[in-house]
Amino acid sequence: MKQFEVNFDGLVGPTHNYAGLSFGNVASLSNANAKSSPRQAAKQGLQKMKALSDMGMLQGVLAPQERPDIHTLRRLGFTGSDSSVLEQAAKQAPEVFLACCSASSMWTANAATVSPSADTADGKIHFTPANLTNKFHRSLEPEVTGRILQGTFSNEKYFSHHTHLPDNEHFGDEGAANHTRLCSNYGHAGVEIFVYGRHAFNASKPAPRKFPARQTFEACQAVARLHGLSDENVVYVQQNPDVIDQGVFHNDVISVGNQNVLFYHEQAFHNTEGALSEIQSKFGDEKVHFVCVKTKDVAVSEAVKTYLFNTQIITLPNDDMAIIAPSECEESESVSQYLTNLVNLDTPIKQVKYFDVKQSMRNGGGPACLRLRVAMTGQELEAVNNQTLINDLQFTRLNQWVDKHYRDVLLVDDLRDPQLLTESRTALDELTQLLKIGSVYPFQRD
Ligand code: SUG
Repeated sequence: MKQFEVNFDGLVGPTHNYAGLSFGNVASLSNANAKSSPRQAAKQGLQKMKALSDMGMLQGVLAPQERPDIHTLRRLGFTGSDSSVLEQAAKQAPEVFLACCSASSMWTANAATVSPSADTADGKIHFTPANLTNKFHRSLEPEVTGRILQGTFSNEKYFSHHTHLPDNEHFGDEGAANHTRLCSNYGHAGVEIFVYGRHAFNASKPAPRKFPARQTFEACQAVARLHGLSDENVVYVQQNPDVIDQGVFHNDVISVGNQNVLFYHEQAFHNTEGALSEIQSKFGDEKVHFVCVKTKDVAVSEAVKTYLFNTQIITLPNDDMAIIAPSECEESESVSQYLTNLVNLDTPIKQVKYFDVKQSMRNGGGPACLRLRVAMTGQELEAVNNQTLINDLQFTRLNQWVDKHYRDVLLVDDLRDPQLLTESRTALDELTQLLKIGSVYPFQRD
């Protein structure tokens, strides 16, 4: 039976902007109020999708969310017509208003945690949307994310969808950004590695002091339970609290895995030795390639700046692995040198490919943030809504759709423009037809 890993990238939404919303995320804060280009952002994302598809990879797309989020603004007491809700909110509660305008759902590594059927008790692929409780703007995503996932993976025979965890910081869950799966083959049972930043119910355990730990141990356990994972296939690893305090707000900013490779920074984890030995023993007889980057080669600050670990490691059709890196890695002397050496070492990683995703990077989102990985069998792939899979035709349609609806330049001040709301809704309504995902947005359901 054939098995695949499909990357589902988030399509950047029409309100993509820089509002400085993510305390603990260095890029988000330092680019606050900068001018954005939603059109360029969406096109950079689509180019990456197309390039991976051209490499022979299976590539999917997940729809963005409806923003500005009028539905939430109404819940928060703003009334009247949609324009008057926008106007009042922008004037009376500008921070709340900006949070309700973020296009942050583009980072689909935070959309959900996914466990492939080979790992789960009932043999289905399980999805739990991330509740993203730590940031208000992101906590608005899970409900619609759940609907988008159901519109993409709708066949109940193969796919099981859970409700996001309780909306409370005790169960703070950031989805696949804090979850990596190693396996000898995508269709075989693997080791699911859940990385957390703190224990929510035990204050005596180590935790960062400066920046928040978004993911809790208890959230990881809950997702593993929901997905019916066996203890034999799960490893819980604590992220090093010191690197969270240096701007590593998700584990995928400091480590990434694929099949039998774990690529990580020497400071990534709290108890590295214990974690690696548990991973190896649960992985079985085959040796895991633990590729460790030393601080002397790449400092944590350089990793955060360039997103060396927010790279995608993919297995090409010829079984070599390639690293999909942001162009910031190429621009850094130490990181590009590291990557040039890496492909000549004795690991399965044989190529590096650089991509310009600068519009996303300025908000702290690299290539790996932009995608949700779903490992599946041929039969499961057949059951996916095929309009959400990228081929030449769908790529062309989506590019044209972006050209038709997206603004080239957006300033934070433009977000209050009622015309932008109309443009976004018109675009999204058309998109739900292009992708055939049904009426997932509040404005389509009211
Ligand atoms: O949650 N940035 C996102 C970036 C998410 C990156 N995802 C992964 N590492 N998987 C975040 O901090 C910034 C929005 C703003 O400031 O306008 C933002 O939400």
